[in-house]
Amino acid sequence: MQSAPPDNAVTYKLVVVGDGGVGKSALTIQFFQKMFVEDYDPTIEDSYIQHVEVDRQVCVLDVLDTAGQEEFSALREQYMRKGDGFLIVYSVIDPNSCKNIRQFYNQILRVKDRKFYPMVLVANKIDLVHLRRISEEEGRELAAELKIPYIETSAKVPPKNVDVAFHELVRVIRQQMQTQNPIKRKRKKRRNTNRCSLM
Ligand SMILES: Nc1nc2c(ncn2[C@@H]2O[C@H](COP(=O)(O)OP(=O)(O)OP(=O)(O)O)[C@@H](O)[C@H]2O)c(=O)[nH]1
Ligand SMILES: [Mg+2]
Repeated sequence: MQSAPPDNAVTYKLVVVGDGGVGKSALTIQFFQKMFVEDYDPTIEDSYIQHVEVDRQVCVLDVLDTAGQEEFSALREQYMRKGDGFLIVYSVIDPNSCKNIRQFYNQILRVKDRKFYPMVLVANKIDLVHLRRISEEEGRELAAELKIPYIETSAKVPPKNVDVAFHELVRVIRQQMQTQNPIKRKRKKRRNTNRCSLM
């Protein structure tokens, strides 16, 4: 059992999105339970919560593992509204899942009404070397175009970069929070100045 997190630990709501069968549940379960789920059991919605240390700072990760199957796509906007950051996952053996990355990316920005939002592009199933259809170069190009980090993973034992992907998303969220706060403070100051000049 885990010990309780410190009172000041920040909670981050992470959402794992991507097409059906790309390995969202396998990655999430590998991250939380350190095991690989071999069977494919399509998800409707599952959530996991645990505290972790990222860059020597403890935080609570509240992770939502979503449904990739098209029949559940109506649920997407609702969970996108709740997320502080998103892992957008495709499978390197499934070109269609890669093509659909932009759809997830654009929908997140639309729902959040923002030009940027914390996201990490995850290329999963890299252990399946002989079945691979999307190269690392193609993945990196897509991530560069979307201006988000790119991470190659395998949820299968031995796992590759699974923790790295979740930790990187926490880093991106923290960076964004840091850059946002000074802007808010600056705005407040400016408003006060205006009020003074009106008096
Ligand atoms: N070889 C290999 N198989 C994987 C990997 N990740 C997932 N799988 C397998 O791919 C299948 C689908 O994985 P899931 O994690 O259930 O896929 P999902 O994205 O959660 O699918 P939905 O819940 O329908 O959206 C399962 O049989 C997994 O064992 C991986 O990194 N390598
Ligand atoms: Mg699943």
